[in-house]
Amino acid sequence: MKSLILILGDQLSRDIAALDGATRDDIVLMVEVAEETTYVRHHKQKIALVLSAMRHFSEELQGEGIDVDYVKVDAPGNSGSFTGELERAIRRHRPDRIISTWPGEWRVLEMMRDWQQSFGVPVEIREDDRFLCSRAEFAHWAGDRKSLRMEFFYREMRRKTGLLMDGDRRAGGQWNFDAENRKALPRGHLSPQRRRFPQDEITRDLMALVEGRFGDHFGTLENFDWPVTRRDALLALDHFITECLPFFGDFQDAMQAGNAFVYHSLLSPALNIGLLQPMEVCRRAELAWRKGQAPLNAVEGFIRQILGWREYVRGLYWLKMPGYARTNALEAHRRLPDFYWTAQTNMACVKDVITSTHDHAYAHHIQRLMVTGNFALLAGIEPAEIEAWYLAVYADAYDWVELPNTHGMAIFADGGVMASKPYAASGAYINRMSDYCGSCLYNVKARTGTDACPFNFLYWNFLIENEHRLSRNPRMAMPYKNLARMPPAEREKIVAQAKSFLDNGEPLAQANEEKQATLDL
Ligand code: FAD
Ligand code: DLZ
Ligand code: SF4
Repeated sequence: MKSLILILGDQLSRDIAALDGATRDDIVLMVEVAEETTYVRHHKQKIALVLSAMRHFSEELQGEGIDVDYVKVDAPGNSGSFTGELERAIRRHRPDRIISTWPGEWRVLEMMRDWQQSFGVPVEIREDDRFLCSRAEFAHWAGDRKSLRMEFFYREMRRKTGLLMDGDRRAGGQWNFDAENRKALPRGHLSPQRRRFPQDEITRDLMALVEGRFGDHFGTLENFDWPVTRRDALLALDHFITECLPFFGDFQDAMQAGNAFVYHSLLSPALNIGLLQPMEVCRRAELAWRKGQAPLNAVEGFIRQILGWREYVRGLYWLKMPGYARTNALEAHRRLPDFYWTAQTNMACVKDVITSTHDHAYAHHIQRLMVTGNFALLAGIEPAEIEAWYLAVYADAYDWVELPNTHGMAIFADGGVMASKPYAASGAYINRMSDYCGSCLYNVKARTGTDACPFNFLYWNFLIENEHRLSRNPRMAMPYKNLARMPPAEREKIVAQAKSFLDNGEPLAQANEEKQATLDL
């Protein structure tokens, strides 16, 4: 029996389910297609990363003697879509069946579901067993629980995998060391440099192709430094474990102007395309703790991100799609401001995060959640608009992981399926966790007035606008108690300033010229 085995750009693992039991009669199909590069206009680095990793992976398979039919994006006759390329490949190879692995996006699953009928060839879609919790297991865990909190899921995953367990006891006597993981960076603190990966000919060719074909997409290729092979991804993992993991916990939430990397692993792009497996990454981190090379708060904090959050958002995505993406619990309908693309804003925190996003296709979790995500939440940006932005601009973005993080965690559009309350915060949070505010034209201490930090009046305006939806949430009791104490005149000022800001854009820096002059000195 001859099988045509389809491997997608985020399925670049030698042990991907579709390859199980492959024989010499089978053909692996990999296709570079225009539709995948433009259904959202991905950051240039993401396109270069995925296509370069695909080409390297195909070479690796061919090196093992596997027959790979690889269609490049500029190959003559390339139809530009998965369905079109599969149809052409079926004509070339006349297979008895198609084998693929469960994709990372609902959009692609819908295409796959049509293939058997359209082509008259049996199509087998295998479970993606690179994840540590299958869709069925997650659905079983969710059952008819009222609340699907990550923390309880994570405990189950610790028990199931034995990670950070001593027999049936949790390592260190606690499930979670988050309380120790909220330190700001000391002023002028230097974290390690990012691990660099010299580009080979395949990557250089692709960078030229991306510049030529997708030159008008967001971002720059100048700082392209992502691992594109498993070998390099393992080096990136080594670098993280030795240089960054020991401090990962302490500074996990810290933000520093001009340095988005801090002590983060930068492993999500490699994990999400399959160059690394979640279990091997978790085991390496656990080993570092067991050997005394990293403290437990760091290792537990890191493992929780992968074993907990990563698996949880994937489970939630497949449990709730397609309806999940359509909810808009806070009835948010504003357009995405242009500065998300241009970084032209006087808000120093937002400018820094968007600049890093542009330069590196990267920002760390708290930057995504508490700066750009928090702004979108407070400003009431239409979910689909901000979601398309997150999906386009990060090297690690795929719908299964981007959507729950944005829709559920950052903007509360799911009405509380994922988070027990919105992650809404005023400028005080950003000030506590970063060094941004000292160099900002706005005054983080001011709630209203020309130089008031927009996160302040937008935060209070958010509470006011959503009072009927959120004030009964017990976790919002404190902010609403504070709001109740606010004099009506102050409320009115806040609402007026928020309205003016949201309708007319930022007040020009004019009123702040004096402060700018001081900062320039
Ligand atoms: P580290 O901080 O080093 O964390 C280690 C690993 O844990 C990451 O590589 C990642 O695999 C995993 N992880 C951490 N947090 C999460 C999380 N909340 N959900 C899933 N996995 C997590 N992550 C993506 O991989 N793709 C996305 O498209 C994406 N979009 C996001 C959008 C928003 C609005 C927010 C708030 C978060 C998003 N995240 C996304 C989660 C998180 O921000 C990134 O995984 C992380 O910043 C990647 O950088 P890192 O590898 O240095 O992570
Ligand atoms: C992200 C991406 C890009 C830019 N290009 C391709 C491609 O040309 N061929 C391919 O197989 N995959 C690509 N990908 C990854 C897919 O978008 C991803 O596999 C699906 O969205 C399913 O998660
Ligand atoms: Fe951001 Fe406000 Fe601080 Fe400026 S003052 S950096 S806008 S939080």
